[in-house]
Order: sequence, then structure tokens, then C-alpha cells
Amino acid sequence: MPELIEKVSNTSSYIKSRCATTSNVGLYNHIRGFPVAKGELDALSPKVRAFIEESVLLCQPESIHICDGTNRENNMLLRILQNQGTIVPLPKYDNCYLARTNPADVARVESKTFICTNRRDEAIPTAKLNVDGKLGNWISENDMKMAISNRFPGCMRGRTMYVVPFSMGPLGSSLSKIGIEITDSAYVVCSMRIMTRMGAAVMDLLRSNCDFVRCLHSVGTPANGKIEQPSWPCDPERTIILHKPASNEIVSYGSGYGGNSLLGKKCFALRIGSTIAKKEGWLAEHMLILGITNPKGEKKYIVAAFPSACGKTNLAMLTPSLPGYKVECIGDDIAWMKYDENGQLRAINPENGFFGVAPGTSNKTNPNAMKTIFKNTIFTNVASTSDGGVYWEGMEDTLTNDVQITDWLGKPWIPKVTKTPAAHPNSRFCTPAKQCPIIDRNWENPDGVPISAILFGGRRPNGVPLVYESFSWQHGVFVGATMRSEATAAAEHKGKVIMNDPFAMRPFFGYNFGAYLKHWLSMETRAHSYGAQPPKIFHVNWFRKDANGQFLWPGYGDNIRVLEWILKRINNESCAKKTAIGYIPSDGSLNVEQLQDEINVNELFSIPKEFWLKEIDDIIRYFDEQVGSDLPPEIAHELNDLKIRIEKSN
Ligand code: GTP
Ligand code: SPV
Ligand code: MN
Repeated sequence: MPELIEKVSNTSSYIKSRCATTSNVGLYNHIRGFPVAKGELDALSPKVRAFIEESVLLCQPESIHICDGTNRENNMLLRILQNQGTIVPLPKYDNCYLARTNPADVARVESKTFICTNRRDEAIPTAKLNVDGKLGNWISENDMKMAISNRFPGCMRGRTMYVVPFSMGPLGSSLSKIGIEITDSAYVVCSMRIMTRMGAAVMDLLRSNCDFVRCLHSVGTPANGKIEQPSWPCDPERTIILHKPASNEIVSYGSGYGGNSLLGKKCFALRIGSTIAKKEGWLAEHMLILGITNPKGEKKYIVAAFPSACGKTNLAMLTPSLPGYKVECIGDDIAWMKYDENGQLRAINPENGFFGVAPGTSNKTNPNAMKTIFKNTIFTNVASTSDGGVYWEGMEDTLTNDVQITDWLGKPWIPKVTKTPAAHPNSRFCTPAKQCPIIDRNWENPDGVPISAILFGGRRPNGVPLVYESFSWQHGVFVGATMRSEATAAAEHKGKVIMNDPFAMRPFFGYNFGAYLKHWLSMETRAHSYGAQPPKIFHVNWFRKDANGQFLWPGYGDNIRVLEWILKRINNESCAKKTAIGYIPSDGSLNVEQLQDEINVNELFSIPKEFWLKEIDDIIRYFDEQVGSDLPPEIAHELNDLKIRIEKSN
């Protein structure tokens, strides 16, 4: 319903004078008087054309470029970006570039991200009086209109408006959805070309009049013809990211970075996606998807939800330390999951690339990522080296004495001397998924892959064991609902506070968390209606620390040992013992042989009563303050049962 935008734009007299010009004058095609520098108007469906017209009237660009997704177009955009100083080439690698952002635009801004619904309680649960709601921000229709009209009129003057048609999911799959992002950032266009299936083929699909999600984005710095363009235009003070699920609309202003500007990702695939999924009876989740083959050659697929910067990309590309195991990657961030006609839950990765955390990625931790990212990649906010390469914390072993390092801010950086990090902690690589050496042969299967287990997890330095299995689907949904994790640099949060992050979706819910829980609970009944069972649910924690602050578990490639136990549980092997919080590996059933360092298995799996009593108190308060009467009774029931079990435990 672009009516919103239309209303705002009709108020501008400047536009009315431009509109007087007729179409197709002079050398160019025109849309409402604005020249189309690139692209075929005839190829547009009426709905697409209407969306472009409304956006043009509102933003008043210098010209319009309808993207076809070709190499030629991409090269032209990369040249423009180099001329603007937005990116520099990295001659050490093949077709790689580095962007340094404005230091005020480095991560998602959750406090400026809103869901617009008719009633507030459709978008977010009703927090207790005088308590700050932490499960999303609501905005009224009027305020959304105001927010747009205060920012967008004329925001693209003197600059090009790009029209980016894209598919989330394999082109033409019944599980896929289409979007059009209108943006004034060539960096966004080049990144969307990596992260989604983008270009003319999508426009062709739309001609059969498919619907699409309307995504409007502006970095928000008009050039005005005279003022010199900054290399990273943005408007951090007025940044706002708006979603209107009722009309499948996304409007984002002021930021050029990541989830704020690549609107197919968090805005579409999760926030709008989760509302579509609820309506249509499936799930849109912040989850990696991987395939794992055991030494007998049996293959299973699993999904895992960890909060931002908590290990999804790493697990999705795991190099197993146990012989005979093979892991293959389908996706590292988002899963769309739906039951097939047999009641088997199947998942697709709606994305086409990885927008992965750079720091910590190394030949030791994630060799498959290292083999993926040194061609056709855009790096953002990492450090650069004098021999035309990149550098970040974790890449120490690639350094030689003769290279100089320049940090993400453009300042000289000396190893072991400079106190600030070389790369921003949320610096990222944006790289095509198909370049991953362990990409699964089914990663673009339009029917998705069958899912056997769902993992939840987070950064829990204390109290939470390496792995446990839920008692039932309902208990598993409770485990997802009570997820907590140490804050990371992926958003504006400061410090290492433990935050609730249910389902790793706290920043990404498109509708009321209480209704989301009900929807998850209903997925069991849905499986039963096909005569099937839903997948088993587990919780993992690679991040437990000992009294000296050292990780108790080596993590990374050794996480295969945990996956091995999970596989055995999927196959109903009896290798578990019951505890108050769930099933944990029975003695000796987790393979800890030939680990480099000795593991304190007892400490790793201990369930300290004091800790859990406090955890339960925290959860009670969290549900009471944040979710209130929107909490499904089944979840309250699970909490009560957990409390009784912990009280009885010793
Ligand atoms: P988003 O892209 O923000 O959604 O993050 P992500 O969940 O994909 O996180 P990623 O895999 O990029 O990991 C982020 C950080 O966690 C990196 O610094 C990793 O080195 C660290 N990490 C990942 N796996 C492990 C592990 O098994 N153990 C430990 N100790 N650290 C890990
Ligand atoms: C996350 O923060 O979970 C990310 C990065 O995957 S962003 O695309 O910026 O949301
Ligand atoms: Mn993510």
C-alpha cells in the first residue's frame, strides 16, 4: 500500500511542476518527468511502475536506474563507488573491495527500528507500566507518515535512484518471495547483488503480476549538485527503519550499513517474513542451516538460532575435528521453514550470500570462510594492509613484518602497540554463498531440505551446560522463549550484559512475541495433522567459562562432538540422562577423546541450583514485565514445572 508515500509526495509543489512534463521526452525515457538513465520501462509490471512513480515523486532523484543485475552494470557501479571514494580495490585478491563507513554508521540501530500496525499490541506485547519494552518498537500509522514526510521529500535530489528487483529464495521456488528495493546507494545495489538473486529475471517474474515487498531506502544526504558528496553518506541522527506488515512495506532512512540498508535481510526475510509466515502457517527464523553426514554416510539437516555475532556463520561452515564426519552449508543467518505434504519440516536459505562477522574469522577458526571470501567480496570496516589486502583481529598468523596496517578508521595501526582494534568488532565480509567450498548440493533446492533438529543457543559464561535436549516440543518452545546471551557489537548495545534474546529474534520480531510463541506451539499440532512429529529441540552453549574466565569448551571444529551426540538423539539412541533442565549426555556418551586440552566435563555439564533458581526468578520477572498477559499459558506452565524440578534437584 504505497498510498502512504503517495499522500506525502502529493504535498510537494516542486513535484507538481515536474509532473507537468510528459513521459518519453528527449533522449531519455521518463517517469513522471524524471529521466530514466538505465533500464527498460516496457519491462515493468503496472504495480512495479506505480511503486517507482510514487518513490520518484517523493525523493526527486536526478535520474532513475532500473537494475538488470549484469556484470557490466556491477562493474559500472563499482567504478562509481571508487570515484566517490566509498570503496577501494584490494589488489591482493580477485575482484574484492573495502568500504570504510562513517564511524557513526557501523551496526543495526534497534532503538530506531519500528513496526507499524493499527493497534500497538499487534506489534509488541504490553510491557508493565513504567517498564521499558524490550521486544520491539511500535509506531502508529500517523507517526510513520510523519517520519517519512520529515525525511524523504527531495532526499535524492542530485543523485541516482536505483531500482533493485530481488528474490529471497531460489528464483521461482514456491517458498521464495520477491521484493523491490529502491535505494540511492550504489553500495547497497552491489551488496544486494551478492546477498540476493537480483536483476532482470526477477522483473520478468513480476510481469505475471506477482506481488512484491516494497522496500524504500535512502542514505539521506542530498548532494544538491554543489555540496561535495561524503564518501559514506548517511544521516545517523535521523536514522529510522520502518516496517508496515499489513501492506508489506519497508521504509529505511539515514543508514547505509548492513541490516539497516540491505532490506532483503533482517527487514524483509525476518520482520516482514515472520508476519507472512504466521499468516501462511510457516516459520521465518534467524537460523543457520547445515547438513551433517556421519561416518556411516547417513545425512541429516539441522537449523540453529544463535543471537547476532554468537557463532552461526562459524557453525554453518564447521570443519569437523572428528574423522569421518562431513558438514555442508546451506545458510548462515536465515531459514524459512514449512511443512511439506508429509509433515516433514523443510527449510530454504532465502539469501544468496554471507554478510559475516570478519573479526575472529581465521584459518584456524573457520577455514571454509577464509576459502570463500577472497574473491568477489565487499569488505566493510576491516583494516587494510600495505600490500593491498585486509586484516582483522584473528588474522595475526597471516601477517609479515614488511606490511603496514591501516585500521578501519584510516589510521596507522601497529600490532601489539595500538590499543584500539584494527577492525571494527562488527566489520563484515559480503560474499557469494556459492563460493563456499562446502556449500551443500541442495542449497538452492526449491523444495528446501528436511530438518531433523532445531538448536537454540547463546553466549552464557555461567551456569548453562554445553548441550541439553528439551523434554518435548512445548518444552523446546519454552527453551527458545527463555534464551539469554551476552550483548555483542552487532547492534548499538554496550558492554557484556546478559540480555534476553528469545529465539535470537528479539530485534527481528515482525509481530507480538506472545502471538509468535502461540504460532510456534501450533507447529506441533500442525505436524500431528499430517501424522508426523516436529523436529527435536536442543540448547547449546559454546561459551561457558571457568573461574579464571577461560572457555571450558574449545568450540569451533570440536563442536562436531556435540552435533554427533545430537545426531544420536535424533536416531533415538539411549545416550542421555534426565536432569532438571532437560536431557544431557549420559556418562561417556559425548566423545571428548583426543581433544587438545583436557576438558572438565563435570563443570561443563553442572547445573548449579543457586544459578538456576536465580535464572528462574529472572525469567519470571522478564515474562511478567515484558510479555504480561500475552504469554501463552503453556509457557507459564513450563516455567512452573522447571521451577519445581530445580527446587527438587540437589
Ligand atoms: P550474525 O551474522 O551477526 O548473525 O552472527 P553469527 O551468529 O553468524 O556469528 P559468527 O559465526 O560470525 O561468530 C561471531 C563470533 O563468535 C566470532 O568472533 C567467532 O570467533 C565467535 N565464535 C564462533 N563460534 C565459536 C565457538 O565455538 N567458540 C567460541 N569461543 N567462539 C566462537
Ligand atoms: C545480525 O546482526 O544478526 C547480522 C548482521 O546478521 S545485519 O545484517 O547487520 O543485521
Ligand atoms: Mn544475523
